[in-house]
Amino acid sequence: MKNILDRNQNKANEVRNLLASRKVLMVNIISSPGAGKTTLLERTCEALASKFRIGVIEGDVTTDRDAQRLKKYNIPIVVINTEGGCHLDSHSISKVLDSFDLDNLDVLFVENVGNLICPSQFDLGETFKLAVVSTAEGDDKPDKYPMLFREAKAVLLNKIDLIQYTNFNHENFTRDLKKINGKILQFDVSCTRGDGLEEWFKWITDQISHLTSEPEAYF
Ligand SMILES: Nc1nc2c(ncn2[C@@H]2O[C@H](COP(=O)(O)OP(=O)(O)O)[C@@H](O)[C@H]2O)c(=O)[nH]1
Ligand SMILES: [Mg+2]
Repeated sequence: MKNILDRNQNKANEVRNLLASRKVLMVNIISSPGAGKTTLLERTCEALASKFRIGVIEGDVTTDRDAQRLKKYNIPIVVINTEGGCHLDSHSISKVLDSFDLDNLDVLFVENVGNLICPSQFDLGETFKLAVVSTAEGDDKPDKYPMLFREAKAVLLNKIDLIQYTNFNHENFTRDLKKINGKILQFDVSCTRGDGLEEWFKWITDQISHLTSEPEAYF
């Protein structure tokens, strides 16, 4: 396992250097299946595709269903089928980067395979990890899967519209999250109803703009 992770880390460093040299922000989106990663990408493309040059890597076990959902935004999308694998790794990312015109890209979103464990162990060379959790999953996820929340720069708590139908305790969720990572940012959103998305758009816009102006300081 150590050899695998070392090899992954070396390639991730190469990917990170390459993206920094081209001023491309890469966001590694991690969640359990169904938390709302693809829906978040749909909303983000609708809001920002006219402002930034967006690319997407869709990590999917077998299908291209998520990529099909994003086709209408006319952005470059590459699907990586892991054929049973539970996460993406830096080698698979490195192989597909040639498919993108990196000089004409501002941000590359990677939808990782739906899983809260393995994807957080593999650095892809991303600028930062973004965790997505939905209220329907329960408020215990930070405590049960601390590695993801330790590593992520921000967490999107999605499906806030459903909170009234669940026993999700917002206070406990935030308390556990901050205990694991005092610096993590939290956005409470509903990707279907729209709550909280303006704040997310503003923040991700700042991240992309900051990179374009000061790439060295950013990575
Ligand atoms: N009620 C509600 N449903 C949502 C929200 N976001 C996503 N969904 C639904 O949750 C399901 C899974 O979403 P999807 O984006 O495919 O999740 P992914 O597996 O993480 O990519 C879909 O049926 C979405 O329409 C939300 O904010 N509220
Ligand atoms: Mg998806």
